[in-house]
Amino acid sequence: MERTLILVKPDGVQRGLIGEIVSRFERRGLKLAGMKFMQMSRELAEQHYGIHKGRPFYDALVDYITSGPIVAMAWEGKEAIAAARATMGATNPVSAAPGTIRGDFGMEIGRNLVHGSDSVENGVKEVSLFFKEEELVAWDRVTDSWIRE
Ligand code: IDP
Ligand code: MG
Repeated sequence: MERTLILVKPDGVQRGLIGEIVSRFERRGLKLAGMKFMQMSRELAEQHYGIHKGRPFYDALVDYITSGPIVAMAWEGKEAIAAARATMGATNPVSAAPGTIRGDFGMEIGRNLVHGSDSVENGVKEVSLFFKEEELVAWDRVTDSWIRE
């Protein structure tokens, strides 16, 4: 069972798209394990995006992600990483497929609305950066047998 960290980035919050974005993961069948509305500190942003340090867009990326509140979520399930990435669409919204979050709502790589972990290991790391284990909820979903074989 995989876990992915999904963020509704500040542009998604400011544009009133929290519900729209959450609903896409929810309707797809991913299972919510944790959720918080918060503003990222520069320190947290630098940890979260540490892998991009030194790239030309890094400073702008840290400014963007700390520029307003975000919604941080942990979603789980078999193949949660790949399913969430497909639901998000390509990093650059202009080449993201219609029907994806970025393809339906975005126009700029630096305003691409949503973050999702890119590997199982990063899912574990990123979820633990935003959530203490006791903030994650294990629950039975009554529809699971209609979503999962
Ligand atoms: P991802 O969010 O699809 O995983 P990454 O390559 O991990 O994409 O990049 C992290 C974030 O950095 C992107 O979501 C985007 O906001 C920003 N970013 C990536 N490449 C560029 C770029 O070339 N210019 C501006 N921002 C970028
Ligand atoms: Mg990434």
